[in-house]
Amino acid sequence: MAAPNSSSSSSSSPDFQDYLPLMANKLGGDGLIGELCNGFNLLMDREKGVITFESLKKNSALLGLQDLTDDDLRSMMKEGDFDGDGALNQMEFCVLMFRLSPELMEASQFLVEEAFEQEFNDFH
Ligand SMILES: [Ca+2]
Repeated sequence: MAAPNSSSSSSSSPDFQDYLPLMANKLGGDGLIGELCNGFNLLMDREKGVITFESLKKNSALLGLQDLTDDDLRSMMKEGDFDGDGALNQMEFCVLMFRLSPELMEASQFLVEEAFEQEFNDFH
C-alpha cells in the first residue's frame, strides 16, 4: 500500500491543495471540472448537497466501488475531508479524485498551463 507522500521534500511540483481551486476557477467554464466531478452528483446526499458516509455507501456501486469495505469508504471520507466537517463537498471530492488519479492530475496540469498561457497572451 502506497503511503501518501505529503511529507515529501519535493519542491518542484506545486502543492495541489492550493493549486486546485485556481484550476477549478480557470477550467470551470470549460466544463473539465464538471466532467471530473460528475461522480460527486452521483454520490452526494441530495438533501444535504454533500457526500456523507451514508450516501457514499449507498451510491458507491454506481461508480463501481461496491467492493470497497466500510473501512475503505471511511478512509476515503477521512482522506478527502479537509475542513473536518465529516462530509465531502464538491471541491473536496474533486481533490480526492485527483489524488486517486495521478494521470488525470497530470493531464489537467497541462490544460491549466495552456489556460494560463492563453490568458497571458491575451494580456498583451
Ligand atoms: Ca468537508
